[in-house]
Amino acid sequence: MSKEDLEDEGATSFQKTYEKYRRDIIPALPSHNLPENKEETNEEDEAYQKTYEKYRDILPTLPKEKGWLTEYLFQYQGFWLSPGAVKATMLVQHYFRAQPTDIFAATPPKSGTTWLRALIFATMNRTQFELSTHPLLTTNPHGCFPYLETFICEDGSISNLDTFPCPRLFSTHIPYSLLPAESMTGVSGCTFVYLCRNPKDVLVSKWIFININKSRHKQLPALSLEEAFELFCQGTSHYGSFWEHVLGYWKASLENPKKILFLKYEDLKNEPLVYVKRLAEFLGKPFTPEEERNGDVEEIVRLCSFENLSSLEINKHGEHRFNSEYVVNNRDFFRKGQVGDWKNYLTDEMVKRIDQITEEKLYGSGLRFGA
Ligand code: PAP
Repeated sequence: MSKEDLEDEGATSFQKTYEKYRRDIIPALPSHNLPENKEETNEEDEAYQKTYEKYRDILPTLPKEKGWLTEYLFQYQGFWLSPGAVKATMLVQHYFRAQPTDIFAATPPKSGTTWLRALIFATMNRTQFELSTHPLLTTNPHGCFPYLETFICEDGSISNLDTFPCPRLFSTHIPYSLLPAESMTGVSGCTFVYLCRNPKDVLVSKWIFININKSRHKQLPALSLEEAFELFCQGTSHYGSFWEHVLGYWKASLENPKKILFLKYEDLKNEPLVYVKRLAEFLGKPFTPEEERNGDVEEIVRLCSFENLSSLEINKHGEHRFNSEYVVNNRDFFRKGQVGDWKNYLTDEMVKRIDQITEEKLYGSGLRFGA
């Protein structure tokens, strides 16, 4: 059976998702070889097929719990993943060929992925693009570089990935401990910028995203805030538990600070200039004194701000296609973009419980979230 036959999510959606990336963005970047739709080798096809078969066999054996977007989440190697995320994670573990120069925007869902993507893209490519014609003015940040999980499932061609501009940029929600140790993590692994956020705001953002924006599968009944709260507290949320996700990257960042930059949404909101400069330095592209004098840091912060991005035509009316079934209106990536909106949704009792879990889970780690 060919890989195309094995795909369960539509063959053309990948092309649509990254059409702009291939057509407009890659050619403008240095050190690229334009990706062609290369013939894949039999070896690649076989490796993909083997992993896919393993996934198909393993899925029904995994513990499952009520899902948020999908009917169920499955527990795979200690984390709760949607079926698509189990498949993607297995493909990343057994099939993806990481390069040591790869840079990942890593996040728990609803922690500022859209923002971080924009900041990394704008910072890394600041000498390539004029502000007046910047790709972020006409492309949603999710289309500026690939989301590894979608990419590996939808396209499946690692030969295509090998031709992407170096350093390759990706985003991922995959927990650190689930990434392949020999090629992606550790001192000789890839570079990660991790962004996390207060769990109360994550929960509220996530619950509103799935319910109000109708992202939850249509045949499933609505998920109440109380149910979502219970699931989240038990750790049963996408790529969760949330706390284990955060702690995994946090501990790795302490062990390996040159490879993992650990950021918090609240800090980025408070002092965007400080953190964008730190981001640039970490990524090996520090702002020169002249760039600083010219106000280039401020320009990037402004370009990527919630106010600017959410007011653009593409983000008001466009859509992002994760796969043939899952399409998100770009406007749904931009809701309020504030710190502390949980105050408008959570009861005192909920706050007490989630704060207590956070305190217990993070105890002794040195990590804290603001209110
Ligand atoms: P994802 O997991 O679906 O990719 P993600 O981008 O991580 O979503 O999170 C969305 C949150 O980031 C939203 O938060 P809210 O629901 O509390 O409002 C969204 O508003 C916020 N967000 C998106 N872009 C920005 C930005 N440029 N600056 C600050 N916050 C942003």
